[in-house]
Amino acid sequence: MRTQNNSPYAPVDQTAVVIEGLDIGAEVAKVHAQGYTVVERFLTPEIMDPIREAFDTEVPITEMRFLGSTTGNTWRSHNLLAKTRAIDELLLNPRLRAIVAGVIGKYCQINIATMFNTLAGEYKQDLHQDDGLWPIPRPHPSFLCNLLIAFDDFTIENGATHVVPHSHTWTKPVDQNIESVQVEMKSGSVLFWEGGLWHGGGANRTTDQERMGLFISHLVSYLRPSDLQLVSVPREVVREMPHKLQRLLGYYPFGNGVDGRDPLDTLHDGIVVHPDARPAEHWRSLR
Ligand SMILES: O=C(O)CCC(=O)C(=O)O
Ligand SMILES: [Fe+2]
Repeated sequence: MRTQNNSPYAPVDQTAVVIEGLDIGAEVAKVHAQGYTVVERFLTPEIMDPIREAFDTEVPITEMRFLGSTTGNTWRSHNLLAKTRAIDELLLNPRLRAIVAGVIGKYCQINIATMFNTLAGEYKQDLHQDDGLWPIPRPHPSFLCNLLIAFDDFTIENGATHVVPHSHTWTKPVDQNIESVQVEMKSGSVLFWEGGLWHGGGANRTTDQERMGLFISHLVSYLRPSDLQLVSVPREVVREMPHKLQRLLGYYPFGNGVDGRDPLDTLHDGIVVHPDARPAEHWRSLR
């Protein structure tokens, strides 16, 4: 559902925009129309291999037991930007940025960046809407755009994600037994979806296969994110990041900002009280 106004926060019209051979407008149109799209061969092994290496070696993980899974057979590592620099460049990928901007606008932030690994024997996740965290009545304009990059091949057997096409526009909860489509995709492909789409991870019915993916959720800049990058990524680390990535962590001017200043300025000079601020007696003496 599009925001029907000329607000700078509105989704960007990506009609006829092509980046590196990918028709961005067509992919965005699919997300708006059916709630999701799959882009095949989105990432090359050269980009993915170092990220996989980081997931296997340097990134600490936890067993997550929620959203219907209590088995401990799902490994996750949330809050990736506080743990590794391995995905920084990917977050700025022009095709990725353009699709997200087409769905929820260009002023957005990382809501969640997590590695998912669904191990053999994991149950099917409950169908759910990722934007259900925010108590905003439906229908509402799109404010969340998520993507899941397949590191392993996603197959019916190892639990490829279930989606319920078009359900992002529905206002009532779905029956958990509703017919769904399992999105099979090869390693390097990516599934983008609108936050209101009913979906869930599938059962991993294999005895020995992992299903690893990288999940990146984007939220409009004016709502509070689920993972708090502003708190979790140390300021000295953020200071060294490219400007666009700093914004993606949530360093946006908004409302009063930091004593009227852009939070990015405070990141660089450390001043959180406006430099011109003086006690009342100073201003009285000038009147
Ligand atoms: O495992 C998947 O394919 C999807 C997981 C998911 O939707 C979630 O954890 O919110
Ligand atoms: Fe989900």
